[in-house]
Amino acid sequence: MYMILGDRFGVLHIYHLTSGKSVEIWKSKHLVGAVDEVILGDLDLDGYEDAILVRTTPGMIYVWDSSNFDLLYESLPADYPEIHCFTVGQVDEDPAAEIIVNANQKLHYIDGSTFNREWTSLVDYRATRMACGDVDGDNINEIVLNNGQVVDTRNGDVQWEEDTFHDRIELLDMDGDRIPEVITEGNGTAVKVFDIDSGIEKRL
Ligand SMILES: [Ca+2]
Ligand SMILES: [Ca+2]
Ligand SMILES: [Ca+2]
Ligand SMILES: [Ca+2]
Repeated sequence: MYMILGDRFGVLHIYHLTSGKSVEIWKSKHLVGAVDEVILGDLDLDGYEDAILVRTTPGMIYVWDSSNFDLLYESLPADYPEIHCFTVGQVDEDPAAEIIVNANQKLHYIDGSTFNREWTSLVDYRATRMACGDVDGDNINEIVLNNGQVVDTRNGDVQWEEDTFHDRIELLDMDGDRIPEVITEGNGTAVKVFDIDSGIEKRL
């Protein structure tokens, strides 16, 4: 088992955990700012979450290939001055997933193969967590923001708006209809499940 840790001094560490001990197998260069969030993502859509994505406090994004630790992408300091949250998802029909960034109240798509910025929203959104998936079953992915908005990836339209979701959100098919539900929970709050395709909160 491996563990990835980002520290407040701006270094990412990867440890190999075996019975009773951990060995550091890799550490990054010094990044700009403290590490805010580390996620794994499947940018090349081969079924493996083999990209390591990091965002830091002053709004930098870094991407490494987890097989050889090559740095695939590093944003420029002025690109995303204040990042609220980020995730990985397919927003179009090309062969790579995108990095979806909520920064400076906008949504941005960065292509996961070329790392070019492909789109920036006109309207404002602000969330602290988000997830991407086809939550209404129309074969087009939505972005689910924990502020309660469900956004069409193709045009940024808000398709659905709940008061608010809790802090953490996950997409998972709970009822077996192959369409993921939005599962949300926060510290000290009960888990809620929303079925977006039928527009209701599911009672557990
Ligand atoms: Ca992959
Ligand atoms: Ca894509
Ligand atoms: Ca959809
Ligand atoms: Ca379902």
